[in-house]
Amino acid sequence: MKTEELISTATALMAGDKGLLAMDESTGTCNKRFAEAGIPQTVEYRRAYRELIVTTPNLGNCLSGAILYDETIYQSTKKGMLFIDILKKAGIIPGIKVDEGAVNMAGFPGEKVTEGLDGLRQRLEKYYDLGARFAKWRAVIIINEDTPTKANIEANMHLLARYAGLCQENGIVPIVEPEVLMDGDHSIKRCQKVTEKVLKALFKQLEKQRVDLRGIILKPNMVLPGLKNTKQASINKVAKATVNTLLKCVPPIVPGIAFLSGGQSPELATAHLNAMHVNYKGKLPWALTFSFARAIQQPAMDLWKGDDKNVKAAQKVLYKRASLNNAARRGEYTPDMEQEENPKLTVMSQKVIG
Ligand code: 5MM
Repeated sequence: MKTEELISTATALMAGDKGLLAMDESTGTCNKRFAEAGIPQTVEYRRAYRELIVTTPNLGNCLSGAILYDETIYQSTKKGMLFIDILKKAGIIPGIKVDEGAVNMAGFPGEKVTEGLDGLRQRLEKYYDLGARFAKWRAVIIINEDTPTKANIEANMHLLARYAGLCQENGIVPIVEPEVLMDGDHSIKRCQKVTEKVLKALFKQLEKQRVDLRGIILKPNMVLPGLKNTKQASINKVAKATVNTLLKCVPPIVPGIAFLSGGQSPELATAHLNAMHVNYKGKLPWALTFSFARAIQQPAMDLWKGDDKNVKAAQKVLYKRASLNNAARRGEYTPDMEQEENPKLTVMSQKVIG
């Protein structure tokens, strides 16, 4: 195993106050988001949108890594420069989503299991040659009256661990993403219990499959009440429930945790990350950052609307959202920064923030 390479990539991904941008929406998900924003759903619009993202000036100040999708990793700008090369030039490590989506789990109505292990070794070799140095696989856990079942959690965590082992064999850092969905009206307590069960099962499987925990990144959900629950939790309560759950389940040897946003508004996702840093300063054994998709991209996509004349404005908004998350990682975010045209950005430190 290429241990040193894995540790060095994981450390670089967690450096300073930076974080990750998930821009790995599969064609179906990207088209769904485009349809909601009134953007035509074609290959060319998807390419143009990804060009807007990767050519955002100074994005490398905010991001350590960006997660691409198979379609995107082969695409180029209109002028013919590969997106993956633009990212590398900006100092952003390219990553790739390698799961093939969540499908219904046989025998377990209402639950999903993620596919994608077949041929994964060969795909990883190819992605490594293209320049990807980390990968992502997402498992979906659904809270309902009778779910998640033990069998569903076990199946998904086993797959995540098998994927992680294959990535490490190929010098690629696996992002392991067990997402407990926000859909439903469950309480924050229920989310906490389920997340705890899932994370404990995950680390058990990672150990069984001999995955080196020094060379992985965990991408979990924050602990939140369901979107339909009328009793939403305060920012401090979410920070507390999330950090306590992670402290219980995630071994300190894991270098970093990068949250998904999961359907939270961009402002709330940033505020939650900030509260974790403010309230638990010096008490976190791993680096804690963001790996948001919607919570970084959505305002920019809404502004772009598929129109060339909006590209610059959309890039400005994208940059601002990413830099506000850097501020949150430093514990320096305040809601009034949302109104500022150019929120003050302090100098990036290369130190890993604990
Ligand atoms: C949970 O989704 C991941 C994080 O995105 P959010 O911050 O918006 O929650 C994200 O990386 C997701 O896995 C990708 O968008 C790909 O999703 P699909 O469903 O297309 O595989």
